[in-house]
Amino acid sequence: MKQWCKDRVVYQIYPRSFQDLNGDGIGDLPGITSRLPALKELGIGIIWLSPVYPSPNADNGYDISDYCAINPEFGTMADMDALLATAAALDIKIVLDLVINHTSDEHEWFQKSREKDSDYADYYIWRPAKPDGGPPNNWTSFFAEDCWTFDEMRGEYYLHLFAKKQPDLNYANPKVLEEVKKLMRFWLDKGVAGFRCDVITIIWKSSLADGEKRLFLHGLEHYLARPEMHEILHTLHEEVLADYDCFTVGETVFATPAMGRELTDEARGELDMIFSFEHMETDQYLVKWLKRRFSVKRLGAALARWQNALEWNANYLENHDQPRSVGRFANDKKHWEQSAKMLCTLLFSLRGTPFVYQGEEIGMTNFDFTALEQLDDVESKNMDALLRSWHLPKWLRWRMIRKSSRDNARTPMQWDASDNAGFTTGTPWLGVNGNYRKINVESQMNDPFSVRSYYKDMIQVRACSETLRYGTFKLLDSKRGLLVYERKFEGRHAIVLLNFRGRKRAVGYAGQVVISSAGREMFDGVLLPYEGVILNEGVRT
Ligand code: TEU
Ligand code: CA
Repeated sequence: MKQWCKDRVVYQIYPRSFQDLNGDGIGDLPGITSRLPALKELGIGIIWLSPVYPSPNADNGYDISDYCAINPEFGTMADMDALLATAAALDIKIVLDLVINHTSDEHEWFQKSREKDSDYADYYIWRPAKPDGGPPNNWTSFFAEDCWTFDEMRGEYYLHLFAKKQPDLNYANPKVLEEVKKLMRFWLDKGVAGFRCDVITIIWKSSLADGEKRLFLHGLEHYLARPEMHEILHTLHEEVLADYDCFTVGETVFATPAMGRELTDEARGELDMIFSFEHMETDQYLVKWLKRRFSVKRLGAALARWQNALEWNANYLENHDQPRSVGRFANDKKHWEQSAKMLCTLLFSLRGTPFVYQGEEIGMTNFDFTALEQLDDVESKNMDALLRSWHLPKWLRWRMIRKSSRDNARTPMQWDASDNAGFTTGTPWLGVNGNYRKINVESQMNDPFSVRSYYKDMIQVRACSETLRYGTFKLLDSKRGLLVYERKFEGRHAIVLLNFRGRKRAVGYAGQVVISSAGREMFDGVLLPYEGVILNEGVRT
């Protein structure tokens, strides 16, 4: 992996919710360009843009209808070129989202594929109905709906592991991979520095036989991390990526450490980094809709497993699919500020590349919506329909969806205390969180003790510390709301102490303070509520 991928900090932008400049209520590329200097000031070196391509927005851009163009809602190709040029001038690299498991049903390939004698007939996974007219197998979708839809024109069913409007591409047809190579080169030639590869572990379907009985996702065993998937990634690496100064990070749903090692093994040449999910499952039973109390013990175990399994990790606590971390893993009420800073201490003291999601750096919280009607996300809506079909009452459905909905992280970015948080002068496409007068970038920029200023400090601390960047990871404690680990590099070490509870906590360590989220310069062995501290050459007392 290139050195710059290890040393830089990544910032994820969800363009629809970042900054609207033309007043239509939808974030846009000129809006992003206008905010690049602020991201530079924060210390960001790489930006990952969630999809910016034309899309009917069944899944907000993750349903692409043209891979080599810009969604007119976001601007033009000239706006994209301007963004790339401004970023380059600031030495910020831009990484795009590569969504190649599926396209939109409005993509030209799919429309042509509906005719059996077209050149595109085998671009997607089409199968005839069963003799009784039913779908070809018993698989279920990621989005709580059927994963086969019958197309009248073609007279067959097509497979979609996500929404109906996201038909899966057929990688058994070599032409599909040729198309993918072409579109990757198109963007790399424009100067993008790599890709975040959407649901990349499930692109190859090795059989369409019925799936085993499981609680959810029937059929998973037929398409999760098949050998051909590894071959495809290797081909893309050798034939495309190797020619450019770029990197890839895979969104590897259901990855195990063993799978992760194969995917990121440099000798095999597939991906540079992967996103694992285990630490995101520390507050749920089996599926995200069944929330339970977050456990530091489970978090510690998940982190230790992944930190030690892979040579290098892609570390994150938030993205556009996950609820906000501050309320989820800590406290977004009385201890909001301390909690956000403590989680920042965690994120930047792990071994790997840190990924910050827009708004995380100011401690943005989950939405304050009160009813399903205020949501936009297809996943939440489908889930509600499914729960309704099980006759669950409305209050219970809302209770299950509220805490897990992806819209929690998709409310507009809170820039300042003016109307709509400075996100738009029009009507925002999704409601702004009512706490924007308290939580916003402008007020935090001017406050050296704000959450954002702490992120800035922490980014500098990491940049100056080889131990924090490259050191090994060893879990020392994860009991009763306390997380302690050691990072060691060339005979030097740092101890990270994190208090996940709202009470003071004696920890039995001493050392020189590198940084404390409570702003302390001396450490007396007692953590304050939700405090995070990094000690240089810390020792047990
Ligand atoms: O997410 C894949 C994925 O696994 C999620 O759908 C996950 O199951 C869910 O969000 C958990 O709440 C990727 C993208 O990140 C997501 O935004 C897309 O909707 C999805 O792929 C389809 O492209
Ligand atoms: Ca706009």
